[in-house]
Amino acid sequence: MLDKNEAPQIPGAPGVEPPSLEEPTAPREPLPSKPDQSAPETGTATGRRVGKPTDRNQQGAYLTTSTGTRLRDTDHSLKAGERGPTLLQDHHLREKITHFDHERIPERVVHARGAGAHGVFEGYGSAEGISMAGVFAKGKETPVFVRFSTVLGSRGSSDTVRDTRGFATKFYTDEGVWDLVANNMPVFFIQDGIKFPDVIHAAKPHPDREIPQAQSAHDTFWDFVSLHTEAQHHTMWNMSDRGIPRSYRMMEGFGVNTFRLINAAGETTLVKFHWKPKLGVHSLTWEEAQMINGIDPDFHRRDLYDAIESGAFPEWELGVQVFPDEPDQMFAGIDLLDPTKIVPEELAPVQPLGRLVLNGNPTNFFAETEQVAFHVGHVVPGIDFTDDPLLQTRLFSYVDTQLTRLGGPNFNQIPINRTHAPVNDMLRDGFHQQAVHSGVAPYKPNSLDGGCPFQAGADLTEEQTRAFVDAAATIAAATKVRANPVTFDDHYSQVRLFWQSMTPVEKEHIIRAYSFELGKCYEQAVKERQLQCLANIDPVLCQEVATALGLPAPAPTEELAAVEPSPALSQVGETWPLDGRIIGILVGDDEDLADVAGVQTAIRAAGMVPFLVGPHGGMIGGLPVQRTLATGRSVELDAVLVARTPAPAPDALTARDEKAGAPGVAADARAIMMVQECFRHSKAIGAWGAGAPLLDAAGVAGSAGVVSGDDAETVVAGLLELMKTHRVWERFGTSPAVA
Ligand code: HDE
Repeated sequence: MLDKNEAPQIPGAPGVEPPSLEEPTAPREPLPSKPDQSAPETGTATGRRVGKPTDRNQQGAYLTTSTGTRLRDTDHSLKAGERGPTLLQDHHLREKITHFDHERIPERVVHARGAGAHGVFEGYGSAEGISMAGVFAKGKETPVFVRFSTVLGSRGSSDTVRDTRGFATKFYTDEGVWDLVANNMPVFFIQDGIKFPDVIHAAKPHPDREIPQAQSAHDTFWDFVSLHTEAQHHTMWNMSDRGIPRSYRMMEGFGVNTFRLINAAGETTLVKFHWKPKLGVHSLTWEEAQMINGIDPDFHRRDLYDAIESGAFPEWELGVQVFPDEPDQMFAGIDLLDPTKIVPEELAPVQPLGRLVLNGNPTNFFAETEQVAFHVGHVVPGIDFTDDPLLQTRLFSYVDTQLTRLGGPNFNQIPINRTHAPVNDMLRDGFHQQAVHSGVAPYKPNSLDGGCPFQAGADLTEEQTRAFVDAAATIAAATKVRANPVTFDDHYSQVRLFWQSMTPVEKEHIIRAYSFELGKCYEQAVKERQLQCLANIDPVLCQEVATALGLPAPAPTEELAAVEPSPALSQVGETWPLDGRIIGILVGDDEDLADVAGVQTAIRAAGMVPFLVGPHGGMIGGLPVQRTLATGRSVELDAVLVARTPAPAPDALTARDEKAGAPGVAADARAIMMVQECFRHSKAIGAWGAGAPLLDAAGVAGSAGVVSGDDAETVVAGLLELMKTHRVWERFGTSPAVA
């Protein structure tokens, strides 16, 4: 894995070494992986660790068939004469084309679009009292693979759509694989897993036209959530800034369902899992998100890979909210089995259990990110389930779905899914079997294989008995029934709690999101029905959205609950580290950029990535250009520094680049636009010396969050200070209605 000191100055070069201009002809072995790339550890199909990860790469300098026969020619099929028909006997042609024809596998039915990374989890030892799982032991390091995802879009859809994000972690513990399959929102649309196909069918594109892709701004989604009001809480999280994260690195993760932990003495507690990002929780603005969808649909993927490649390793703390395992499974009046409810952190603080660092990019997207198979039922001793009816269905679904997606029951033998613990499972045969099982008795009891495998029993040593424990949870005598407990009936009070916990600017963003999404619906009844739901959440929210839709605001049909706001739900108000943030530096076609080189060094030293944005590609003033005024756009940047005011470049013509605007302006219009967009999106802006005139041209000089002066060092320091709050919040105006 990457050593931070080896990190490249600007991430993103595709190859491990720069290519030659001519096609290379001297035979050589395959190149090694890039320093930032990692891969699943090499092990047998049944878990034993062997060799180095590179051992599974392709070998030898020469092209071969899949069975290792060397080939002379892969450019011409075997034909009956130069102009004749292709011969059926061409074994190489048939192998090459047939394999290609079958390269695709079904995408995930949900969470199809994702990005993964390797890392390590280190336990703090603080969980000892509540869980016997070895992964939490003090100083214990466990390799992990994490896959982040959107829910609704297809594999090739854009990253920055408004949606929930998946945050699934595979821990390769010594005691077996533990999968924590989480989301970036702590609640879910439904209380019972039987309704999962309903909510997904409603949210996916319409079945007739297959539009819109990867978004909820359409009639079927709002039809469902307005009829099925338990979805309102999750829906508001999606409409909040949480639905458009700035980066996977800046998201919380939540296990959503309540789990049961067991300690070495057999005592149980109920917990909710939380991931807390070191960089804080931050979001895009809606306009940024929409622009990025076109300009860089891979924005979140790129951000994750680039951060790891540049040594800004993403980090989270894993924590739990802990509740006594009482027979009613309630805490502070909140039903812990209802996945549409949170327990505010003010009532049950998150207790840290360990730290996750992502420090390796995958070597091969398909083999790792696409083939990884998570399952909520992959648990280890010390972690068990509750009877949450959503969780119970999930326990069935995750294995079932892999049978189609990965083509059979042996998906746990795929390298990225292989456990690091020894396996002796009596599971045999099936498609894609990799293990060569010896013995004749894959059954129990047997004597022909010496009785092996044995169950971990009380007569064995402590080491040997570390086996999974089904917690002896009591289930009250009950009648078989298709029904919910009454505690599941409250659909509005926590939505109101969320709304009331937001700052005015966050409330404005929520109003904007509902107005946009419902404004995209065609059916009047759907809009009116959802307005009724909003009336039952908050009259101001309802009124503001109704105004945007041109509809009357209905009166509530339910009593508005008196709720205690939870400040922990807001994203605004603190300062955060800036690792991996991107700062654009605007320059003209200058000979001397010594001051800019110094600024770049300072930005890199602060753990961030400086992008030089110039009027043309190649080198300017001895420095490589990362973006030109034609290829770059403000939304790729977290902040902009203006070092020079670029004169209109030769391609500043609307015929070449519509962004160039009308001629006759002293500065290149695209540079002005870049500053204005950064301003509109409330980003920090700085300028020094010859850059200052651009601030005047953009009309932003002297405004909040705009620093200028003669000395680059002071300007950069001021800019970094502003960036710590993520945005210049005061620049967003808020209406009196929500103030
Ligand atoms: Fe999932 N979910 N889910 N889900 N889920 C899948 O499994 C399902 C739910 C989550 O990166 C599928 O391998 C049901 C909650 C993530 O590979 C599938 C229900 C939470 C991922 C499935 C839920 C999640 C999935 C599709 C309701 C947050 C991506 C492909 C009972 C705690 C994992 C696959 C990855 C994926 C079923 C609800 C998180 C079909 C039936 C709640 C992060 O099995």
